[in-house]
Amino acid sequence: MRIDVVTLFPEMVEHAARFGITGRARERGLWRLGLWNPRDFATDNHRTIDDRPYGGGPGMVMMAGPLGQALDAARDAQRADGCPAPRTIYLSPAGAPLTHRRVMELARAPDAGYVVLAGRYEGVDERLVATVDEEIAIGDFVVSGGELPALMLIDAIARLLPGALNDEKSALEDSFADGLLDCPHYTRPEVYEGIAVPDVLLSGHHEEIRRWRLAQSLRRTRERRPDLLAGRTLTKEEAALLGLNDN
Ligand code: 4HQ
Repeated sequence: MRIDVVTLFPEMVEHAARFGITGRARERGLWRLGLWNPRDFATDNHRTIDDRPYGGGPGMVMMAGPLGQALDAARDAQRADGCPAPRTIYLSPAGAPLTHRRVMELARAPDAGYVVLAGRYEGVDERLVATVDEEIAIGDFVVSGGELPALMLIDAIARLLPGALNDEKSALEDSFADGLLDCPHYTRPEVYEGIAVPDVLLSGHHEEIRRWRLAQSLRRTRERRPDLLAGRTLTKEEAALLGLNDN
């Protein structure tokens, strides 16, 4: 997979992409990162990339010209690097809320290419937004630039690329992977601040442990995120664990 990010702060993205599972996946060659600064495509002496909004109002808007040039350069680089059909993604609060399901879809094609536009200021000239393939929001809150949202998207995708996790099974256990929140986890010591690890986890009964974890996931999801359960059909076992009868 190749991911190119168009950003005014390429060092921020480059730096963050070196750490943890994402960084290791990159070292393993599972994905490549390209960075493009729209300022390098500005045409005036001041290298201007923003301007005042038509119609007035506070803040500045990123100009379509330099951004469009940077996006074109990123897509050309992708094609030259064996990604014939790059998909352009714009991070913005107005996008479709990102879900783990969508992350899994984006990660499913390890040979895919993504060009990610991270904006600053009040946003990007709408005529450029109109050219992107997909607009994604990482949450119903506002951050000061698209770099952290872009990094979150990239991180979520990169850790799912085959070979990124040392134990491939661990992605299956993620919160949301099966539409439920993750179960609680414990490690040593057996008692911490007077609180013991649940007995069942020390029992060695794998089937009981599996059922306990599933029950915990189900109860947590019902308690904290009932919206997730509403969009999911329960198996007979799951319904029983939640104390629901099957009619
Ligand atoms: N921004 N999900 C404004 C976000 C955001 C979000 C990114 C702030 C774009 C121009 N991006 N810039 N929430 O708040 O993706």
